[in-house]
Amino acid sequence: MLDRTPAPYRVFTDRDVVDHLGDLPRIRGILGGAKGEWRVRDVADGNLNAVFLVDGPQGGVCVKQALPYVRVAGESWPLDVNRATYEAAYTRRLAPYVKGLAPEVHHYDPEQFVTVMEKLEPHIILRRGLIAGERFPKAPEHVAEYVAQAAFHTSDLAVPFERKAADVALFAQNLALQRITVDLVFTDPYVEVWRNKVTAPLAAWAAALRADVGLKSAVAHFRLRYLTSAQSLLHGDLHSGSVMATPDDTRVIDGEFALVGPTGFDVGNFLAHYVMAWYAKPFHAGAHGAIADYRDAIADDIARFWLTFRRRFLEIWRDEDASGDGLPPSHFADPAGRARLETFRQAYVEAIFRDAIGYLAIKTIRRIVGYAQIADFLTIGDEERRAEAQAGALALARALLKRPENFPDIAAIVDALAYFEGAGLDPKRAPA
Ligand code: SR1
Ligand code: MG
Repeated sequence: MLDRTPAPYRVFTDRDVVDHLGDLPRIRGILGGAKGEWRVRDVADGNLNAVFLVDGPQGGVCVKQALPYVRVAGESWPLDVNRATYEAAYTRRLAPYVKGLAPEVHHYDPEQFVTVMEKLEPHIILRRGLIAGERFPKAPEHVAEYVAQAAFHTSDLAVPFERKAADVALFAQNLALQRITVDLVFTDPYVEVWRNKVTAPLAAWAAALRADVGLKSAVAHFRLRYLTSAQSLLHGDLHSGSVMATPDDTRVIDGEFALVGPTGFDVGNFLAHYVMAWYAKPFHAGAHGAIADYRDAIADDIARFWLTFRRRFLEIWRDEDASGDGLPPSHFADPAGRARLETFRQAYVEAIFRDAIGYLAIKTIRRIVGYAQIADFLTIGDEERRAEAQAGALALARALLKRPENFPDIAAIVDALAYFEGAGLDPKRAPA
């Protein structure tokens, strides 16, 4: 890990972007024309990085540079630029398995921590589309396919332990971003710390979370699993802002939080952001009668994402070379062994679901009482109304952590959405 910014690095201006691309023959070919004809737009949207779209007479590219600080906080919050190197390594590692589900990377510069990639058009950030009430019917299946492929092919089911160990060793060094996750996701929401952003109407909920030993014990279990379970290579930040979509096409972006961890972490994170979209929807400006249909569609997305992940993960495991060191095929070659292997598969995927439920809850809580809040809720201008929407999501999250046995399958989670809606601002009176 780098603890300082290396010497040749500079934060790019528009001019630097053009000069950098001008030195890359492949990119000159994509953009066409002369440098003077290239138009640069700063489109940074996420919390951490600079992002530019560059258009030339023939085509466009997207340029992402890791800034030496948290973009939304400024220079007072320094952040290791080497995260871009881990993102590049993550993208390369998964490329054979997720073709068409991630943008094509044209070039990575390890001195400027700059990635030049396919400009996705007319894709938009999935979160923005959900807020706008647009439909992306294929996104759940596409992201499920992406996660299933990554979860199988980087696990001990598929690869020799030496290959897995190489991934563990590499991505274990992605320390700066794992520190962000440990602090912002697993720790801050349960203590009083300057980074938390708790609105006044939600103060009682935040205090209740801090005081709930049972809930914090469940969080500790999942925090420890995040730190110790080296199950498969994770995206590490798979929320609706890390997906760009059209109604037909879906791409997963932004793998800078990559690490080898529990598969359910990515699964639960993606589910959490659909769940929060469901709770936020009626409070969005312009919400009208069709809102119930739209929410039903989101509920359907939640179910289809999990069920597709489950089906595809099992299919891939049955169909592809499962000769990793985790389950030697020679031990399961006879009829009894084959039957037992299928039992084992079902248990493995069920364990991913149990993890996903916990991470769904933890990711929900961090987006509501922690630092990095999400536009789904922030676009609800009135704090009282926003808190009403958030309280439903918090009540569900609390139940998922404290009564996981009440949620045996994804249908139980979908059913529970409406049950916890209207939980209200007093956590003591909210359904448990
Ligand atoms: C300092 S803000 C960090 C958050 O932004 C990213 O999107 C991740 O969710 C991270 O937790
Ligand atoms: Mg991101």
